[in-house]
Amino acid sequence: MKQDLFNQFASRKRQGRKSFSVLIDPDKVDSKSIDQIVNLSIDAKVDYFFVGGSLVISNHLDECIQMIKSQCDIPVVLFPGSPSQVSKYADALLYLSLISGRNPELLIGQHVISAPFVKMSGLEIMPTGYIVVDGGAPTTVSYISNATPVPADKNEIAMCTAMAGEMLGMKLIYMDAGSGAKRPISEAMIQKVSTHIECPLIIGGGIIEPEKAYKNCKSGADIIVVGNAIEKEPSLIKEMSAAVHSVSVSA
Ligand code: 1GP
Repeated sequence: MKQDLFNQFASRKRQGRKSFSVLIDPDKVDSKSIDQIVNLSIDAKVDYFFVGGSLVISNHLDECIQMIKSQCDIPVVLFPGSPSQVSKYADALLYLSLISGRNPELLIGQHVISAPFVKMSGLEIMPTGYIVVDGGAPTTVSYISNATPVPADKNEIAMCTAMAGEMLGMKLIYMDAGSGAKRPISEAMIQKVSTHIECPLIIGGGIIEPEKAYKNCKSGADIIVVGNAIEKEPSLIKEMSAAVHSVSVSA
């Protein structure tokens, strides 16, 4: 199995280098906005594009990724909200198991159904323990997953969930307050989780200020994902990326 991008994530973590990822929801972009986001991302030295959404209504996932790929070398990682969101044009796929929930379909059921198709895609598969944290209001992911998120102040639950995920073999942990969350994940929770796992920790959901991205990295996040805020204000890409990259282990 390919591990190029995972090796890159892991080596960046070892070096204390933080990464910034722009989330693109194919439903919310057109060719003009993709152009704009890609150009701003190249200038801002964005590390990755995550592409996907809890609900992808349109069917231009392939087209969207091809458009990104034709303009830059920034790796594209699929962040699928459903098994149908697989595109051979991406570089890798976050193979998400919703370990914070108790919905067997999202823990293993959909994976069983989509396994042959996912394997055939030839994509790098990144086994990811996905932990949804209460973001202060129901989000698409909390509704669609039909699973209770981790309460925002229960740091120990998040910590034990991440530890269990890692010991079960997950290569990445993604903690998400959900797209457009009112309240992003607290630094205390990020710190608690990051000090108890060794694998790269991805944090997203409701991050709208560069200062918050910076604090998350200082608390132990390795990759920061921002979607909504950038859709509203693409120029934020520059500040967000600079804030994330300004954090290093020795800082
Ligand atoms: C959502 O983590 C991502 O799954 C990003 O969230 O759109 O709120 O930035 P936002």
